[in-house]
Amino acid sequence: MANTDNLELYYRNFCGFSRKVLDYMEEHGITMTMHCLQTEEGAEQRLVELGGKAQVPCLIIDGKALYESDDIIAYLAENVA
Ligand SMILES: N[C@@H](CCC(=O)N[C@@H](CS)C(=O)NCC(=O)O)C(=O)O
Repeated sequence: MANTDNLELYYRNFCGFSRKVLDYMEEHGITMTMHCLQTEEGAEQRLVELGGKAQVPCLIIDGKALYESDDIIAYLAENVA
């Protein structure tokens, strides 16, 4: 398992696209810093500052935003587990 200290995931509850990424992480035992837009104050604004839009899921890799659940899962499969 690769180190995930450089990764953060922004997500929403009840979002099927977020769920897909969260399921992949659970299945592969991947953990990282998580930010829920509904429960964490300021998370949505930070996501917009980082990536330019409030769309979730969004994986932050070394401070850079990667949107699209399929692309996030492909990144995790290639680089983490
Ligand atoms: N194609 C995207 C769709 C993501 C998407 O539609 N997310 C919704 C929540 S389930 C969202 O963030 N909508 C608000 C927005 O786009 O600003 C993916 O697969 O990640």
